[in-house]
Amino acid sequence: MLKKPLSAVTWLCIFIMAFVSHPAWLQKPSKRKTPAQLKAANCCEEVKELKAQVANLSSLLSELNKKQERDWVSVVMQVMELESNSKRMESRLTDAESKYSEMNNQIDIMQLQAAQTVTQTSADAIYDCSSLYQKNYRISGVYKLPPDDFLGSPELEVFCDMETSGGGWTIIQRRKSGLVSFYRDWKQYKQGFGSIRGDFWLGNEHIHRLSRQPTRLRVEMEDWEGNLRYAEYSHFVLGNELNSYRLFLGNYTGNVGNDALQYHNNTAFSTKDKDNDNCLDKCAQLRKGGYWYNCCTDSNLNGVYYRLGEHNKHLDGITWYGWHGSTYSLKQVEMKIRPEDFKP
Ligand SMILES: *[C@@H]1O[C@H](CO)[C@@H](O)[C@H](O)[C@H]1NC(C)=O
Ligand SMILES: *[C@@H]1O[C@H](CO)[C@@H](O)[C@H](O)[C@H]1NC(C)=O
Ligand SMILES: *[C@@H]1O[C@H](CO)[C@@H](O)[C@H](O)[C@H]1NC(C)=O
Ligand SMILES: [Ca+2]
Repeated sequence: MLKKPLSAVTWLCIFIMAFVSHPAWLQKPSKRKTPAQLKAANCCEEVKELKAQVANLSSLLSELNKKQERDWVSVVMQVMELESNSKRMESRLTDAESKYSEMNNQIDIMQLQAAQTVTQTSADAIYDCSSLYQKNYRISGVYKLPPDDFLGSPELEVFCDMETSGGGWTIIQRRKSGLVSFYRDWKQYKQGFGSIRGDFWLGNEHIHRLSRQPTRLRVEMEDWEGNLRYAEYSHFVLGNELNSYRLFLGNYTGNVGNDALQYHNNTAFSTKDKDNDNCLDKCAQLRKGGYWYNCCTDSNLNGVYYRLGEHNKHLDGITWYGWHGSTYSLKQVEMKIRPEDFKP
């Protein structure tokens, strides 16, 4: 009577209980498989693997493709770059070519200038009497040195001594007639004055310029008895105007007995209007000349010209203390220079 519905409920309960307590029992397939099931699984695994391999291969392929593409692109890019490079190179080349031709032109100009420099500094240049001598001008007398832009020298009239001690001397001072006053100012001593065949001062500016190469100075003197003496100095330099035409001398050689110019070594030039001497006095005014006055004189080659009879009474005459003392004025003097390396 009541057994049927109860049993139904019981079964339901059991079912539910079983379901709740073992939920996987219904879903989970058994771990153990039948041979058929195994075969199917194996096949699936193989297929899966093959598929994976295919996928791998195709991915590899596409990767390769991509890489190839990239390679190709990079090759194209490289080609393009090469092309543009070569274009750039070409333009650079044309640039370089034009620059090269420009340089060639400049080199031509420079070679021209160098050639001029060479001719202007070589023995061809007429720099002084020694260069005239080397060009076979062997007669003493007046010569005109041409102006020279390169040397910065103006046209200059000079008197060349082509005989004494081998010749090649440019005379910078002469006293022999007494017709020219040497009591002059700074500007006149700078530019030079007098007569080239008679008494003259070549000019401090010219003497300075001529002494820029290693130079010898020779001083020749004659007294009223007709005796001749000379004094020579190596390393003669006349400073520029900024240095007040300061005198520099090397060692003395000669036959005048006592050197009377070394006392004036390393001394500035003074004139009646410019007192550069080493004295409280104004030596140029006392000795009536322009000279490298120290305090004041051991020689006074630009002093007053005194004639015979007057020649031994004055302190401001043309004196060389080491020969005839401080009051004997000489009859003739010549100062001349030539390059140290001059060879007759
Ligand atoms: C593809 O195969 C190579 C060797 O053949 C392996 O090293 C790589 O891991 C595989 N890639 C994939 C995605 O399976
Ligand atoms: C002349 O003076 C300079 C400079 O002081 C000196 O070097 C030179 O030795 C002097 N010359 C003589 C001959 O004393
Ligand atoms: C001058 O002579 C001295 C000694 O005789 C020598 O030592 C010196 O080098 C000479 N100076 C010049 C410039 O020749
Ligand atoms: Ca003074």
